Amino acid sequence: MVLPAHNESSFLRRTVGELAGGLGGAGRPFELLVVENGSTDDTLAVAEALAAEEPSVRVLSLPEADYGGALRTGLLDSRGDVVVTFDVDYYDLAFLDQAVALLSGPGAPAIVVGSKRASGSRDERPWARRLVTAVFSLMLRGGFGLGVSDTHGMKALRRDAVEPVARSCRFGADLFDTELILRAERAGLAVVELPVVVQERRPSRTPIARRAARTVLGLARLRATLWRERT
Ligand SMILES: Nc1nc2c(ncn2[C@@H]2O[C@H](COP(=O)(O)OP(=O)(O)O)[C@@H](O)[C@H]2O)c(=O)[nH]1
Ligand SMILES: [Mg+2]
Repeated sequence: MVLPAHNESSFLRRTVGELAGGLGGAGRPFELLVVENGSTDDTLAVAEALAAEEPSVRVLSLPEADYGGALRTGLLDSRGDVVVTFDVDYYDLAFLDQAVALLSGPGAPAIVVGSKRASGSRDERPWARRLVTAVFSLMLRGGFGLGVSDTHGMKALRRDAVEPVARSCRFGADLFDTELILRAERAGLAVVELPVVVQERRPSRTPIARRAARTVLGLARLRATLWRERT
């Protein structure tokens, strides 16, 4: 499992405890890879203390704050056949169980996305965040032909199938996982989605206007890059 962490000193211990407890109880071998970068609090010290206490926890630390960079590094550095990515404040062991079951069966897809917009999902975030997600998803469907209804948030994937795609991704920050899903679909990999219940354990730390602006600019850059590659 990959857990990107940035300024999470107050949440990390509880999340890692819950995840390690849940996964340990299920009796499957697992590794919990915390990928910290650019924190200005003692997240790294907390992560290292957790790794010292708990053999299943491993820590990577990079100098610059970059959510997508952390996800990509963690994914490429993971050792398991199946890699699950969770946020420190947004995770769900029921999703993990369902996704791992899907990825282990015959004819398994390459990626399972926990979609906030799938039918059967329940998104309990404030309306403004849900609106941004809805617009983002429409732009991805219309402008990129995205097959699934969401790209952010919880995911599970088969590492051998997805690794080459992850290596080819160029964008960091909050574009990496969108780029990953788009490139995976383009490469002909099967990407499926599961409905989720979205209950974040704290309000978003990014102001909504800044996020919306960054998202639109980012999508324009991503669109241009993917177009250039096509010709
Ligand atoms: N490594 C790393 N993780 C990050 C960074 N920014 C956010 N995260 C992690 O990404 C997850 C989601 O971040 P959060 O601030 O809750 O984002 P939001 O819910 O989208 O506003 C959490 O696990 C954060 O610790 C970053 O720059 N680097
Ligand atoms: Mg959050």
